Amino acid sequence: MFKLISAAPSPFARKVRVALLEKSIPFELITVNPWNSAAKVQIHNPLGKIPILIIDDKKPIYESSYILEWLEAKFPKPSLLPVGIEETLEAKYLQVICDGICEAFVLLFIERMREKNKRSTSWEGRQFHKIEGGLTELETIIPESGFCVGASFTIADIAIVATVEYLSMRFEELRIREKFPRLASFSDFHGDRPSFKNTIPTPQQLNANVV
Ligand SMILES: N[C@@H](CCC(=O)N[C@@H](CS)C(=O)NCC(=O)O)C(=O)O
Repeated sequence: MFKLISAAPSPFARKVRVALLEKSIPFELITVNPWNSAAKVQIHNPLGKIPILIIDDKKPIYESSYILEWLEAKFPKPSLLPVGIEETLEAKYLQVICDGICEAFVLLFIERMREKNKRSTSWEGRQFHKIEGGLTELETIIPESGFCVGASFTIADIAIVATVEYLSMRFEELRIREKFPRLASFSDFHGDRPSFKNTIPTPQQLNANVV
């Protein structure tokens, strides 16, 4: 059986968990804190990040968007890509924005773990602008309900819901639901889907030694 090394708050790991559930692929969930060196994530991924999918006796695979590509290639049904090349490219584009937003937030979050006098406000500002810019782009593109590309549930829907719910949980001061009402409504529309309900993110305490 596959093993997925994951972290409870991670939107990247959540994308993979949702895809595995949607494709009814059994897996063992291994929840770690990747920021804690005791988690030894690097044994499986030289880049030291989760999610990591461990596939029996094969090399582990990592990087959430690559894992989703891999799953789609090996387990094409049900497809998590829309029909048509343009639609597929659009779904992947939306995933790129979502990943970029979440990566910028991780950088901001980690910077804020430093003592106040050691933080770089310009670095924090750069990350904040990326998050706001990405969300503003999504807010103009996506519908309030339904699927955001094509006529079926895709990686774009997964990435958007994972991003919105992650920021709602981790970044209260952003007030994402008020500032980006279409994103909030889109995310609520999908909230009852079992693959989302079973993977609701929860916070994880980070050790101050990270920075
Ligand atoms: N681009 C990566 C991002 C993964 C990522 O940033 N994971 C975080 C947890 S949310 C992590 O493992 N960080 C540990 C570290 O960077 O040391 C992906 O999509 O998989």
